Amino acid sequence: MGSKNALITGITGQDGAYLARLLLEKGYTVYGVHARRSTDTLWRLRYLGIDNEIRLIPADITDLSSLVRSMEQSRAQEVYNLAAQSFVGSSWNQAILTAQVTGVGVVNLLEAVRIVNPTARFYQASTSEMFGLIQESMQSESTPFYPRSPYGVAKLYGHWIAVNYRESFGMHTSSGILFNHESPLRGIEFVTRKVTDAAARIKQGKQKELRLGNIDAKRDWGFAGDYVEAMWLMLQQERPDDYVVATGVTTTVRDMCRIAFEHVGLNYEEHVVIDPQFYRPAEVDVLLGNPAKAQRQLGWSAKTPLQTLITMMVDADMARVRRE
Ligand code: NAP
Ligand code: G4F
Repeated sequence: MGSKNALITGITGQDGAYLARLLLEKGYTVYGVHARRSTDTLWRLRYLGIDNEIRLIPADITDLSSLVRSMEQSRAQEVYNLAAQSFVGSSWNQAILTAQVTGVGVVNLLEAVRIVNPTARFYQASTSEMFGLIQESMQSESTPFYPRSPYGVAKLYGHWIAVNYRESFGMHTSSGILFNHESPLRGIEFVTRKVTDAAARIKQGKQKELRLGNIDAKRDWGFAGDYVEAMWLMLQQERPDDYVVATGVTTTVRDMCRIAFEHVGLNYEEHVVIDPQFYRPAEVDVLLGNPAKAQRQLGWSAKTPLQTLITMMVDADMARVRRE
């Protein structure tokens, strides 16, 4: 195990940071595709105390030649494609960018793998957003897709091109159809972190209200730290395949708010203001995943209940806000 090399795109994101830590713990040499930005993007790797252990390669998922060099330099046997414009809300304002990064980016990386080392195992970060307007009350690997956002449409391309390279070229490509997963490292634009950060700020007198959109939407939320284990397990299987990764429990945004605010002794109803600017042009009303296949074939199941997850996030935000 000790001699494996892994390449992670999206290493500066929530999942990239947790996956990098997991692979380091398993003895991998971890390389990360690092897209140039004018702001600091390494804060998550620092938060986990692993920033000095990662070998960063300057590259971009939209730039094939930089991905070829990343494959050559890393000599990776396992490639995890987590890079994306991942915020659904922004995808209507930046539909073409989302298509290029979240959709075409996948085939760029698959091509780089095919050119440099076609035997490398490949993980694609697929998403429950592909189910969108759900066609079955509980979504599994066989549920038909019906994406509802430019993000969901781009991810659907990424999903099918990964399947296609498996079937066309015999490549070891697996997709994890992951339902929402959160953590203290979640971006502030996503609803859980927006809520836990606001609960902390309101509690400490630094914010008065929290403006939200559709709080009747339901999501199947798990902990990112649990979900990266499923990614790794997929690439340890003899045969590549696709897996739903979820908790099997769905909860409204409203109830998630209640949990967060109650944890600091507040009533969310006194602070949440509904603001139509956060409504989406087309909403995914409810998601609920069936993780039976991942449980059966990977031996994976979600370990962290929503209450534990949200209180962990509120505690982290309370500490952050106190330090400010
Ligand atoms: P995230 O925190 O938004 O991270 C996205 C990563 O992609 C960041 O490292 C970002 O780099 C990188 N990236 C963006 N544009 C890039 C480009 N042009 N070239 C190279 N890298 C680029 O997302 P996450 O929550 O960790 O999710 C990881 C993956 O899983 C994503 O593909 C997401 O769509 C998918 N997914 C997430 C969930 C979830 O609930 N979290 C569920 C299903 C699927 P910068 O830091 O430099 O911007
Ligand atoms: O936290 P969200 O922005 O996550 P969303 O749209 O479900 O997408 C996340 O999960 C997907 C997996 O299903 C990933 F593929 C994707 O990359 C991302 O990680 O919104 C969750 C729900 C939505 O229904 C949204 O309309 O919360 C609702 N919501 C209500 N008020 C809000 C807000 N969402 C955000 N971000 N901000 C609000 O003020």
